[in-house]
Amino acid sequence: MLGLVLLVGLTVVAVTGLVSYAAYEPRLPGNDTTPGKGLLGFYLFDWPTHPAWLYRVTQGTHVILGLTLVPVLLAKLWSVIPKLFQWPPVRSIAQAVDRASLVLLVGGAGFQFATGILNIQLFYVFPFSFYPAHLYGAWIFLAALAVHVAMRLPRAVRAVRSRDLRRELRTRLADTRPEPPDPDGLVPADPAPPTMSRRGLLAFVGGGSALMFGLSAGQTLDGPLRRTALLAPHGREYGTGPNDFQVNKTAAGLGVTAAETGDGWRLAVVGASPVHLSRADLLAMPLHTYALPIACVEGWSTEQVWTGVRLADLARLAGVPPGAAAVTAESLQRVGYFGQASLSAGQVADPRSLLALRVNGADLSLDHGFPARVIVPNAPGVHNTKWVRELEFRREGR
Ligand SMILES: Nc1nc2c(c(=O)[nH]1)N[C@H]1C(S)=C(S)[C@@H](COP(=O)(O)O)O[C@H]1N2
Ligand SMILES: [Mo]
Repeated sequence: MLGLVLLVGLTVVAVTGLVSYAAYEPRLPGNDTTPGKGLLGFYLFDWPTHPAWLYRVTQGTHVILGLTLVPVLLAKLWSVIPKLFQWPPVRSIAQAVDRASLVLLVGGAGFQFATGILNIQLFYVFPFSFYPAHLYGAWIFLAALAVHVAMRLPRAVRAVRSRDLRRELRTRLADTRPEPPDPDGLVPADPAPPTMSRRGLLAFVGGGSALMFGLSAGQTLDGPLRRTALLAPHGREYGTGPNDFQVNKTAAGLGVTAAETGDGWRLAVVGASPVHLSRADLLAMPLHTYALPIACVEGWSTEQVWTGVRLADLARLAGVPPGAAAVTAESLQRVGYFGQASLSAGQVADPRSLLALRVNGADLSLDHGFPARVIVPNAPGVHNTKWVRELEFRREGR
């Protein structure tokens, strides 16, 4: 049962994770932090802007489902613990290959869960970069999982068929009997009396999963439920008034000052005919308002109402035809890794893609990217560059 739940659940976590990699558009200049990916990028596709909520759903699912599966994974590992101490460790070549694949399976699962959870808790204790490590770890784990499923699926089906789930759920501890001896020796030869019924185990694991889900889903669902997300990283900053929604990184934390975002700020719009625009110049252009989510790779998301200038209008102004213009947005920020992000021509062309100046009817706060920030429908949060100082448009050449 635990194995089947993991088989279905981890498949969804893996697919949504690989989707997230595609959403990062690593084929665009400056976006790729995995230049060694080689064939692993075989499935990359142009990430769409419709529907605007898609990344919110896929990434929310990736993170929340991953957290929900933690108790199931731990219980599954617990259920096979005797195998870890099996002696002699290797009996045949086939069995040695099998055990080696288990090192990658168990190690891979442990690595993916540990790095994922440390990352969403913003606790970067590992001495390597999360993004490539989590991607390569995923493929190692998936390869080991494929081998494991191929070798064990018939036995898993036989095991599930061997007993009736409903009857098992009605069986009390007093009537619980050990498994019959199996050819792999997972069942003890002379078992002690049971201390837990099978339904007790399922209830314990299911309860743990329900708790994980209940304490984290609020950060994706947002609204009043956000306060129930007690497992979401603590100490997160919020703004005030119309800017009262989650701040990923504060201006102060990244060394962006009120002085450089003040009256002297100019936006450099680079293209065939570069221009420099003040905030007043931008506010004098046609402004458009859309409700669009910010959906962070860490699983939290929130929808707000943004007002600003269309990226397509700015491309036109720079002399690059919008349908063919990709853009790289550069931030004022000088520290950290998110100083720039590239967007595809398809993203620039969407009329809802904005250089936002206002949110919920008020000026952007400094922490939310004042004087101007990018907002693109369905883009991962990290591509919505804050404190933009330059938009470099170029004809998309791929
Ligand atoms: N310049 C800059 N822009 C940035 C970031 C950043 O660290 N620096 N963080 C990004 C990430 S990861 C997210 S999820 C969103 C969050 O936007 P918010 O802080 O306004 O909620 O901003 C994005 N834009
Ligand atoms: Mo993010």
